[in-house]
Amino acid sequence: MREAFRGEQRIDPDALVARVQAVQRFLDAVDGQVPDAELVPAHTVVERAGTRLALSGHHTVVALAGATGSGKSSLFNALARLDLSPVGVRRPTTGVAHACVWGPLDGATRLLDWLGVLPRHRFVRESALDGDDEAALHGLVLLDLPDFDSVQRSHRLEVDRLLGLVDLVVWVVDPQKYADRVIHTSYLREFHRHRDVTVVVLNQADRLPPAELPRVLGDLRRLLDADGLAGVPLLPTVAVDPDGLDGLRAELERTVAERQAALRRLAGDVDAVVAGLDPLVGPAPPPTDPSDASARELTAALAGAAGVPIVSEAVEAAYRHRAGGTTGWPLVRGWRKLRPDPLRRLHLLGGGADTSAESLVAATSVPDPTATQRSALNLAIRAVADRCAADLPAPWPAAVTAAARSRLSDLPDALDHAVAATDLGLERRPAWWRVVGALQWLVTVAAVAGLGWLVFGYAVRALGLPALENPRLGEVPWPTVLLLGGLLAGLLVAALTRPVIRWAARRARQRAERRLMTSVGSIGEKYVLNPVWAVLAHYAEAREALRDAARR
Ligand SMILES: Nc1nc2c(ncn2[C@@H]2O[C@H](COP(=O)(O)OP(=O)(O)OP(=O)(O)O)[C@@H](O)[C@H]2O)c(=O)[nH]1
Ligand SMILES: [Mg+2]
Repeated sequence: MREAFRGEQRIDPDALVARVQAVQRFLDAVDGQVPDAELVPAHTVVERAGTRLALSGHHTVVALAGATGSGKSSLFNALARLDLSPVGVRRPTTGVAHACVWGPLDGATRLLDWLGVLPRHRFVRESALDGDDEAALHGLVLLDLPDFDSVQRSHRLEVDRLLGLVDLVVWVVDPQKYADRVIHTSYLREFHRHRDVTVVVLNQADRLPPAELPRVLGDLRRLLDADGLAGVPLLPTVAVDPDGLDGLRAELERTVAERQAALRRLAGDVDAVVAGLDPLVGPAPPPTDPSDASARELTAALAGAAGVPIVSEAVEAAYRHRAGGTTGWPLVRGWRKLRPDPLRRLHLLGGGADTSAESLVAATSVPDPTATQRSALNLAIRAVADRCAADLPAPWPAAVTAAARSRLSDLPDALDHAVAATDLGLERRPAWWRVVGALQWLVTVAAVAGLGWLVFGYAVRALGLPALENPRLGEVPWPTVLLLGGLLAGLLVAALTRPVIRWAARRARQRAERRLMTSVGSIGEKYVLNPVWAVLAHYAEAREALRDAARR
């Protein structure tokens, strides 16, 4: 029965170390994300495994555990063939753990220190008189524990502490109490992940009529199966008869020779920890995609909060304003200059501000977001968190939501600076403005020259001087041609340019809007998506690590 789960499960120490390291990786990944209280068993196992593996691998620590009076101390003494641990009629007798080491004590000292067995309760089973009788048990460290169902609380604490540390447990039950609920529910059942380091002995078998023994053993076997301990060795023993523990002795010899119990115990511990942590991970995290629907929604909400529509509108107006200033009729350009530039009103120049550290105080005068914009932004942030955490088990959704909101208070300034730093494409005046502007000057100069010529002609006539002979273009004198032609050409150029400016202003607005969206999108990525993705990365790492830790 024992071979069924023991023979094929030799544990490679390196593989075990890798599993323990995977648990540590899990702990690192979830640090700060999962409440510490849920991680205590995992921390304990990592610490315990590290210590046990660093201590003697040549020794196998076996504990005799059971209810008071079941005969633990009697078995301990019988196995050691010495009276080391007091056996009593008054219960409970054993209050602290006693240890017996087969082989030299030296090598086991640090192990016993770690186990917390007091030096005066340590014994050595190494006698020249034995010859080779005890050689098969060399390396055994046998512990006689207090009773686990004790009326003394300190006994129970001592038992619980040591049951967490030993390599193999021999549960000692007796014919009267083998079916007691506390033995099964509080202890044996708890060890179902440690079946391969569990042995059960029915002691005081001599107190049963021989014909009864198989029935009691069968009954106990059924109880053990129900405890999840199917297949564990179950042996009858008689502590008061030197031949009554041959089966147990043989079992211990096999365990000591294998030198696997410590590894199996720790592997069982890792199994238990992995099972306990399993609910903390679930499906794979969603892909981190900055262009998915919720991220686009976020960018749109950020754009609203950052005043992108206001700024883009100002870009269109500023384009018209500036183009008009360069290409308009020169004589009325001055009027335009009196009106403020729509972008400058927002404290924006249009070419993108320097965002080096010193200039970070600089900010726009874009109005603060409205309550509606703020709540749209909150909703969008929540939507991002919900999408990322939808399928994740607790506590990850809360962690993701907290991460998404973690830099909320930095957002207004960041958005403001991003808008200020965006090149809105209005810094350079297009060449065609200058060409049209020069043309306007030219026709204006012509008109002014014509006017001047006419005025001069009138003045000459008024002073009675001989009249000037004006050259003519057909019937019309040149000064008139220049004046009227210049004025008409100026108006015509202005009329023809206006629709072009409108069209170009709309394009400038679209271009600026695209650039602004890119800017606020990168702010969303930095302040909302990146923190969320960091949590998802922790989750993915934890999931991966737990899978590695589960790999037997
Ligand atoms: N007949 C018989 N008596 C036994 C056997 N094993 C133990 N006893 C007796 O049972 C009584 C209790 O034995 P202990 O060895 O002190 O029991 P224990 O489990 O160490 O008890 P605590 O230290 O109180 O937890 C003693 O009187 C033993 O002589 C056995 O196999 N057969
Ligand atoms: Mg005892």
